[in-house]
Amino acid sequence: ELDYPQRLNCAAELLDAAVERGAGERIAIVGEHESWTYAELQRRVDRIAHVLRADLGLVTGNRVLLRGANNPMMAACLLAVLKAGLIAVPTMPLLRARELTAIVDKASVDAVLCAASLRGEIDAIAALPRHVVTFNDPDNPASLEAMMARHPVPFAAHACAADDVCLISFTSGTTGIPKGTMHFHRDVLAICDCFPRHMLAAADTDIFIGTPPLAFTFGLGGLLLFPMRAGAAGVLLEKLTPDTLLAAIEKYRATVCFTAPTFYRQMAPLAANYDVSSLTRTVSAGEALPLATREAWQAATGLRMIDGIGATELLHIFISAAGDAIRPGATGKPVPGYQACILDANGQQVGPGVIGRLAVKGPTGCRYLADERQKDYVLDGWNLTGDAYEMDADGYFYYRSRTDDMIISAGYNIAGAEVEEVLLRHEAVAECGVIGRACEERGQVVEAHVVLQPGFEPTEALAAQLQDFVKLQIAPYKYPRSLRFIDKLPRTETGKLQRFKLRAT
Ligand code: 3SK
Repeated sequence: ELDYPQRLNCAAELLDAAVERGAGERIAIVGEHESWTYAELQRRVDRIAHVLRADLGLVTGNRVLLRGANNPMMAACLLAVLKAGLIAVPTMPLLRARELTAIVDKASVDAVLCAASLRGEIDAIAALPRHVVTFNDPDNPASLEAMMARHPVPFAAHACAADDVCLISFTSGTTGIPKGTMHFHRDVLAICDCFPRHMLAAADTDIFIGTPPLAFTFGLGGLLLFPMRAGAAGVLLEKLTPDTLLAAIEKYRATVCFTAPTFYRQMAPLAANYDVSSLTRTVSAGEALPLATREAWQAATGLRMIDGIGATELLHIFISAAGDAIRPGATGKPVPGYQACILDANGQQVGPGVIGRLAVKGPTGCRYLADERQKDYVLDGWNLTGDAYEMDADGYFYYRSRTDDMIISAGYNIAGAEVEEVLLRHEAVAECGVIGRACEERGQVVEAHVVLQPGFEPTEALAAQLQDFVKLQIAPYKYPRSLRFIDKLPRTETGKLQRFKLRAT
């Protein structure tokens, strides 16, 4: 049972409390060019908080858009916004002016803190917020760093209510229309006290590393909030590739890695070139984890992957399994603090072995910012994540597909993920995405979009070989009657496959 005081500032609980506990001289954040102890991070956060309140004149409840890659200053800005009792609106570094404009409007943004290298798209926003301040901008006399230098420490954390909104996180747009999700100060602490405590047994000796942007709650938790709650260190790196992540794991002796299945799949064949023996826990989320990827990673590193499903609406992971509780093929069981069940089309709970809509309840939950889709997401207190799942008699949850991606062909229900899983086992397949394509005769046909491994040619003979490969391993009615070769799968910045774009081809 999570029990937080009524007045609460999550940044103070994470940062000031760590310093008070004696972690001041421990490393909190490691960046490409600098590492900060908890005390150094606190001094920066406090100065930024003064800038926000005193120089920009922001008041409680104002919204601050944050734009930057994963680096220590981006982390300090985020924490400062929370500590000052303002609302953080983190945004993905690759967003363009058009998408940023929509976020500025929707979230009624009052100020922008932006990495100097990413300023261009901000300047192209039609109606710019009152204040735009750049950071990582050493030669600019008007930069955040210059303003910070004029302020003292400390800054007294704003005493917020535990259920004051502190974060508006935008969904990544797998369906094309991002939604703003609002989270309270207590939600931020709740995610720190659920997944990392129960699944990772995070300790102050841990060094967290990974790829997800801080603007994606998977990365915000995994690379900043979870390490801080444990008094551990988070490594924040920009523009990672499978090789550079492996090299960074070796360099920083990272113990916990957070990334998406595609990255693990790409890292597996390269892992032998690096010393990754420091790793003890590897977390996969953001997309369903194919069994073939789990096996390849385990064969390459000896590590059993901690799979998890999370949602921006629920802030972080709510179903997972670690250690001996891992059951390959299953995502896991509800993380302690959460409950989950499967609902049928009428909203009734169904028992083991029946595929239905995943419903979740816990200390965090969906609160859309002015969006009528709220009523579709929350039903009788249950959050409907949009995933089709099945539960077994032991209470393990198995991913089947996104609810709107279930393919219905000639009366059969076919989960695209199962077909993808089989295709990924073929040596020629690097990546694939399976969708339903409308068809007069069958309603829908299974259509696979395949990215080939280097050295394979996209021929009709190979397409037929892949189709036969699927037919031999799962019920033949599931094989992809249509198979297209493509160079690259359309993905969001968080690595999620955009099936709507495949359907539109
Ligand atoms: O979108 C997800 O899958 C996710 C996973 C982990 C944590 C947070 C999120 C949003």
